Amino acid sequence: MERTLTILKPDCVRKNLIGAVIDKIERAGFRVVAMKKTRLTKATAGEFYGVHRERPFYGELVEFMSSGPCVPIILEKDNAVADFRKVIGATDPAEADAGTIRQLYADSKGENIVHGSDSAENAAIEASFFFSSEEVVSVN
Ligand code: DAT
Ligand code: MG
Repeated sequence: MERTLTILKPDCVRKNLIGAVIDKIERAGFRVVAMKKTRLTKATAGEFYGVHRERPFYGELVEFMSSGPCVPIILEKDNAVADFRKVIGATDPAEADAGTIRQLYADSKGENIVHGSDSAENAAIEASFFFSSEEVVSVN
């Protein structure tokens, strides 16, 4: 079993799509092991996306991610990291495969409904950003 970290981003919450997106995730075989609703500050959003600090879209990304509540979730599945990237689709929804979460629900590259970890190592770092060990309850 592998874990990945997703965030249902502020656009997902604003569009009232929390349930629809979690439904797609569960139907794809993922189990929820931790979940909460929270709101990032500019400082915490900036820290979470620190690897993108030098990119031209960083300011916009931090503004967006702190613009409203979001729903971080730890997911578990065999091959969770790679399989979840397939379920969400390409960063730019215009390039995302048909039926992926971003293709179905996202408006733009900047506001693209969900985050997905890019490696198991980063998934563990990102999970600890949002959840304490007592909040992480394995399926079995
Ligand atoms: P992903 O979320 O698919 O892993 P990423 O790690 O390259 O993509 O970038 C993180 C987020 O930053 C992405 O979900 C949305 C935003 N972003 C990336 N490239 C962007 C761009 N060219 N313009 C605006 N926002 C961008
Ligand atoms: Mg990424």
